[in-house]
Amino acid sequence: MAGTLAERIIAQHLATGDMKPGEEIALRVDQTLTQDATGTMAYLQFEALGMDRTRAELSVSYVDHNTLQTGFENADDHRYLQSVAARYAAYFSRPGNGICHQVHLERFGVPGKTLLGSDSHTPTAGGLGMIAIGAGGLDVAAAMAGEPFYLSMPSVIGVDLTGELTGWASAKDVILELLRRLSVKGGVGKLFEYFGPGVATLAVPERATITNMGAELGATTSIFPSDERTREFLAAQQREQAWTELVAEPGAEYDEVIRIDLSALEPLVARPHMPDNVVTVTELAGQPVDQVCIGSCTNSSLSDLMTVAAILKGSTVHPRVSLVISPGSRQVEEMIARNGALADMLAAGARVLEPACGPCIGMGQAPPSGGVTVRTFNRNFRGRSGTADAAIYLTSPAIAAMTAVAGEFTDPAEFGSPVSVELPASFTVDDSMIIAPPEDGSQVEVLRGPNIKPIPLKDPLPDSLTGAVLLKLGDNITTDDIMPAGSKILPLRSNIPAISEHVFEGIEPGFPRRALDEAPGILLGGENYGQGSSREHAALAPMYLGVQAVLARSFARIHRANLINFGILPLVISREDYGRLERGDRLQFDGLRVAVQRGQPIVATRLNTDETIELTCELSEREREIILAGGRLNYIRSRQ
Ligand code: MIC
Ligand code: SF4
Repeated sequence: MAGTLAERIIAQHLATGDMKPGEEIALRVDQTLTQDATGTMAYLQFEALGMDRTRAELSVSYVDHNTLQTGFENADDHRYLQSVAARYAAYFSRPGNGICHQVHLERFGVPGKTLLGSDSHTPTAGGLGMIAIGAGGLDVAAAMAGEPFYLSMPSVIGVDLTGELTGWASAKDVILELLRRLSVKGGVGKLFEYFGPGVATLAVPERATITNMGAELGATTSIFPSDERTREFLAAQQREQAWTELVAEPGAEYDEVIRIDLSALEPLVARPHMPDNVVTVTELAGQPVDQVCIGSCTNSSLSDLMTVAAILKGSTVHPRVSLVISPGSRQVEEMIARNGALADMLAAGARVLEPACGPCIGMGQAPPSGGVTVRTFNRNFRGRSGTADAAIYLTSPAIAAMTAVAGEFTDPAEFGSPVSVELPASFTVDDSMIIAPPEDGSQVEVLRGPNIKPIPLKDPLPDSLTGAVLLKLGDNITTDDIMPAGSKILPLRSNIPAISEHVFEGIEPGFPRRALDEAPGILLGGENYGQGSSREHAALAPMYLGVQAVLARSFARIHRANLINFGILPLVISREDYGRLERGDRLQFDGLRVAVQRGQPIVATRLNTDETIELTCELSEREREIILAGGRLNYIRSRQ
């Protein structure tokens, strides 16, 4: 059977397992990336593993999330990350150098390699023909220690692109169209591989917009071939030597094929509060907006910002609108500064921020109460902007820029002929804000601030357990619901006791106190529980509050792995039993360890009615041992 590109790369990196969809496989990891909001924890865990240096071919530690320094915490974390990178042979991308995914694409990504990153948008590098996967910090720490990465082999979905984008349609519309068709859980257990004649019409940064936001489908990852356009991009980055041609074998067989005619796409917008709530921009024409934010790892490339500048040139931002622009990297920022595009943006009234995640993760620029904010980002979950009752719309840079000028959604036809921006023949390359590690880092002192607290550990799984259902939640609960981010909470990422005080804050402000009082606790969720980010704090903090098990209709991939890594049982509940159980119900589990060990269904007794409930506990051999040990750190230590 002819192989897909993804299968070819996976086969070359396969450490163990059988490449059948749904089977557990282990992949050798060539490159790792961490960002500061997950990276402090990842490096603390890496230190706990007792290695002398990273074993990956390349490890890069980025600072891009927690860049507002309203107190000492973030600055201390940056200093810790810089020193720990030097100590253990990782590159350090300094604050101000840009968003990890954009910089990695520009400076480090290599077609055909594997990349594991402690951020859910790591698949951005799939735009360069890499198998790039997002994971919890502990999984990345383990990869730096030379361990393979375990995952369930995804089915490979072929996305056949034909035609060419026309009018104001852009790469963002390709992924919004997929979200419209498939929903935020449509990609769980799947890998999306793009092929067909339309591929060659897209430059690498456009491909990266698509693979980036494949995360919103719940996909394991997404990949484009490495072709002439890839060579062109790498050559413009002065990295042509990193290029190899990589395509699927002729006649490659996909588990399923989805067809998208690029010529038929029109500008799309995701309405609040989910990225799959997609309509055309013309359907929204006339609706006023208060804020427009352009940037994030989805849409902050040079061509994105050149398009924005061309639309803004000679106009003034509408009086109702605050327009905020954050370039994806210092390279992009410097190039728009030198070529005049930045001046056009400033003249139009844009508020330009440093190259970082910024408003995307609620690090400043929260919109006004009840405000409407239009963003080129990838997530519009309720509250993510930092304003609980704001409405977030997601769209392309061109549509965002027009909206900023018009003060409302408009029919793009009113903005005349579309802007077309070519990839430059060469990017400005200056890696001086990326610090290479010393040859021998063994004498480097690792600098820790007072906010960096030890990682709490869990006891091994008990054999009997009686716990209360603390919350009954619906479908598509995000990690932002479980462990909110934003400028006030993010600085606590290195301090689990402190950050735990914010668990489920947007759903029930008093939750942490109640969870501690009623511990051990159980959470009940619907479909796709834990979608969104890779933040392991969404497992670690509930664990700290005494949560022992999550019962859900289904789980998002990264969150499920994080629950297991921190010793929380992910149990699948039937629709009927989900319907029956209520908040406050007390559940009793007996013979838990034996049932987990043998891979048997887990039976719980609902104490208030004496009914029994059967739960599925689908764990691999390795996952069972981790759960029994009370988490992966205990498991690794027990084997040392
Ligand atoms: C996000 O976009 O939600 C984040 C912030 O980048 C997260 C990582 C984190 O929570 O630190 C992600 O996507 O994994
Ligand atoms: Fe940063 Fe937003 Fe991208 Fe997450 S989605 S990495 S917060 S820019």
